[in-house]
Amino acid sequence: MKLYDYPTAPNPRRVRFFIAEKGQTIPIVTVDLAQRAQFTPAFRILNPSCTVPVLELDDGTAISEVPVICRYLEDLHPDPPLMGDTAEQRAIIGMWDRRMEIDGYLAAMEALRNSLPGLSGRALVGPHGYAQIPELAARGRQRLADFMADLDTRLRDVPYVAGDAFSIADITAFVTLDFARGRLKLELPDEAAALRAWFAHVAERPGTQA
Ligand SMILES: N[C@@H](CCC(=O)N[C@@H](CS)C(=O)NCC(=O)O)C(=O)O
Repeated sequence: MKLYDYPTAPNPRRVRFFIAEKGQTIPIVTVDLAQRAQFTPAFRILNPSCTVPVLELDDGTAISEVPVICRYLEDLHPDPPLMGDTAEQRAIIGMWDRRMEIDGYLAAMEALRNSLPGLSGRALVGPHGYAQIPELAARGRQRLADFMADLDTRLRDVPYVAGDAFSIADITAFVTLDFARGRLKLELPDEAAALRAWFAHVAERPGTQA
């Protein structure tokens, strides 16, 4: 098995964090996004969406899309469970992870990809070029501010995003917020005490360094 990765890209980081939490090691192949290696014919065969991460199995089967890669790895290595170990827990964690991705991660991408000069003409990932829309960058920043406020409210009641246990939803939220701080200069608000405490707590996990 191999993981196609790019060190500074947030989606592969979600998978590396997940793998580390499982105590697993998977060999890495770097796809140099800065050199547009995701658009080469060889990589397009692996993933026609031209994105990383991709998990390639020993028989050549290629799996892309972060939640699906994680689902596969969870099935192979159920302990510790990061996606729930009962039907109800799987549903609850899946719901929260999807909220983190839609309301947080995709908002961050909307803000970044519609503003970064280096992504001009590439406002959405993939083989088709799309123009940037500056209004979407502003909207993405607003959505992220709302996301932080909503997540702070949630974390006043529970220690982790999906409830009592650390899960994939914490990974998605943490990587999103760390990316927002680093690349969009959007800090966690001072008044979001529960969110700040949760962030500091999750930051202590070794998986954040993977
Ligand atoms: N829906 C995909 C999104 C993957 C994605 O957007 N990956 C980014 C890196 S974070 C990428 O490959 N970007 C290539 C590009 O910008 O052309 C997933 O869940 O894996």
